[in-house]
Amino acid sequence: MKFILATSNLGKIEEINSLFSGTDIVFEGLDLYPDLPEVIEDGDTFRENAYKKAKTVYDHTGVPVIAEDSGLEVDALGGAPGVRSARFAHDKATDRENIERLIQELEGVPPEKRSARFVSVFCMCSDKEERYFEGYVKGHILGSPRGTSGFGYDPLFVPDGYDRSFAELGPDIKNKVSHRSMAIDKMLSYFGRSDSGR
Ligand code: ITT
Repeated sequence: MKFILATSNLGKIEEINSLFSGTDIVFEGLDLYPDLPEVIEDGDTFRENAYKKAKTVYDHTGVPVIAEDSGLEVDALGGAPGVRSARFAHDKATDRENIERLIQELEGVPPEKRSARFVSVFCMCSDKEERYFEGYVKGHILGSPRGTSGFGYDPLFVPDGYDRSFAELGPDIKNKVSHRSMAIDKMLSYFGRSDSGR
């Protein structure tokens, strides 16, 4: 089965490909479709943004599409950065700038109040349907970055049950417990496939 994977985030592409390895699902990248319109991610929810990304690409190509919107919800910040996670520091922010901003926002917040969760919402668009798959992972936010693996806020996020950040734990553990792997497990069960032995 072939889908366009409608994301330009290299960290996501790498994780999604590895989470689907061992299945018969094949992804084409957006690079094969250079003339697509830009999608403005201005929805109030992960679902709205995932839908916008998937539907725009599907309407222009007619090829089944999978898109994801994801982000980090920090309890002490009322759920921010949430849908603005990629643009927390400013519209063209790098991962490093977003991490710096989060560290500043949480300065002085004690360890027991630094709870957060990652959210992942996939939207699949085809001629038959639009369908959503969601996943979450709870944890807490460190005061300074640790580790080099992964992308985004991984160096600041320690998942519950561990004492190291996602960036220290590396892809094998992240892919077992992450928001993205939870959502993809649901997608694979929907397709009637067991996961790839993670
Ligand atoms: P696309 O829209 O092209 O998919 P994007 O980076 O803009 O790429 P999102 O709008 O979904 O993707 O933003 C998600 C942001 O949330 C991402 O840039 C990270 O900052 C953060 N994030 C999501 N999942 C993450 C993860 O597994 N580890 C670390 N940070 C993550």
